Amino acid sequence: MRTLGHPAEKALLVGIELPNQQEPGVTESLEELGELARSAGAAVASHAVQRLQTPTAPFYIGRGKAEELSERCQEGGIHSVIFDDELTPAQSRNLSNVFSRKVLDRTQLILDIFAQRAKTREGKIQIELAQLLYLLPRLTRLWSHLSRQTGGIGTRGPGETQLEVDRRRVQQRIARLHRDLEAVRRSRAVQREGRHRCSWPTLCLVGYTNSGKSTLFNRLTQSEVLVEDKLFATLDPTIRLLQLGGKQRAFLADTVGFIRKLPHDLIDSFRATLEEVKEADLLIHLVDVSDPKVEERIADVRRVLEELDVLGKPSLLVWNKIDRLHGPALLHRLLQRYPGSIGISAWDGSGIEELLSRIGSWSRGRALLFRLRLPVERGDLLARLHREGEPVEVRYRPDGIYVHAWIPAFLQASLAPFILPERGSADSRDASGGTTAGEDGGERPEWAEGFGAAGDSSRNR
Ligand SMILES: Nc1nc2c(ncn2[C@@H]2O[C@H](COP(=O)(O)OP(=O)(O)OP(=O)(O)O)[C@@H](O)[C@H]2O)c(=O)[nH]1
Ligand SMILES: [Mg+2]
Repeated sequence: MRTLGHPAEKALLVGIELPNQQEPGVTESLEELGELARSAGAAVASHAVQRLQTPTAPFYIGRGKAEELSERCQEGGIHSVIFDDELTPAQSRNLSNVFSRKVLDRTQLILDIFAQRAKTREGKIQIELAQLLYLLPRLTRLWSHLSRQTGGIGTRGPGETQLEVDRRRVQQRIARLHRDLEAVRRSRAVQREGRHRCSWPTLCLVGYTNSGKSTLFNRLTQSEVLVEDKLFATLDPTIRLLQLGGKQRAFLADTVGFIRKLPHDLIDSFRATLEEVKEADLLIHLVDVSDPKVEERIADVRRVLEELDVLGKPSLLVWNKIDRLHGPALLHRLLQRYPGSIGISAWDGSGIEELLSRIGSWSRGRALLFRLRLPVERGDLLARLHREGEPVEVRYRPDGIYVHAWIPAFLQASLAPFILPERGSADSRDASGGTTAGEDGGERPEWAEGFGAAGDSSRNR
């Protein structure tokens, strides 16, 4: 289901300005709507702003204003009118009647972009579901073409109007898509399980759309996922193994970008995809530092993270596109304001080494130093320790292999039977029996300062 997309299609953008309106103002919001329209393939012909006390129930901008703008469309050869908010079903209907041309709202536009971008089966199911959830309350008799499209499959039951038939069909389709998505979720869970078994931590890139997540992903993993100067270039998550130096590795996930007013149905429908964010061990929050509203962007992303219930996860704030800055002042200010954050350019590579080393020390920080005695015949465990942990000392004795090693969190449970009680006082150990990184001669992990919870502003400010 596509609504826009012909390059020559000219659009008028319409927003309202209310008294005491909170940031962002209508101008900025319309600018972003313009970006969305361009990303959907339309050409923005002009903007209109209506100042109101409250949005009017039947026509959103008021009937008089709608009629005036309709004339403007006539004169300017404008094909579609895009409103900066989600319109109610009644408003859409009324405005379509006044304008006699395509009337869209912000939600539909975002859905439209997603529909254009969806390539995989999973992406297509999720977007169709979001579109149908949007459509369902808006079904009227005008939508009877739906039944023609689906061509007499479930014929009308006794006493059912066409509208009821349409609704029933849409509901059936929604139920079907929910079932399909359940299958997708299960298979993603199995893949995740596989990753957990090989046990490297998973890092997930999150951030506002267009902040450069895929560019960074490609640079770090030598991949070639699609990068575009368009909103929502990425829809489906991609996951690759990342080398962190030494023996450290991590899975890195690139995923869909966020945006202010991300439609609810979309978040709901994309839960399967967004589970990669939920299951991640560390969120790398990428911010486009050349965006004049960096701090609002951070807040917008945090709102979505909150909705996904992942604000408590460890996160690393990364300022991207520093190559675009004129002088060091802004970055300097941001680094002070958000301690532990770092500046990079995914495009020219500056700061990447430091980013990798920060991720590496976070990953080591999850490891604990243990003394173990492995049975002599368990060379496989020793091999695994060499592969996934960091042995400090290994001694072969008749009664076993004695190992002193950093053991990552994921390996601790399987090695638990072989862990020796720590010498010295109980104070040198944490609750799980290991010595925390930073003690016992190990370096103090930087993560102790550099990583806050995703929403922990007290830490980041
Ligand atoms: N100058 C500069 N441009 C960058 C940098 N990183 C990314 N870009 C550009 O920013 C645009 C968006 O990059 P993407 O990597 O597609 O951004 P994204 O966050 O994956 O975007 P979505 O998938 O749409 O959410 C592209 O035009 C990139 O070339 C950077 O460090 N410096
Ligand atoms: Mg992307």
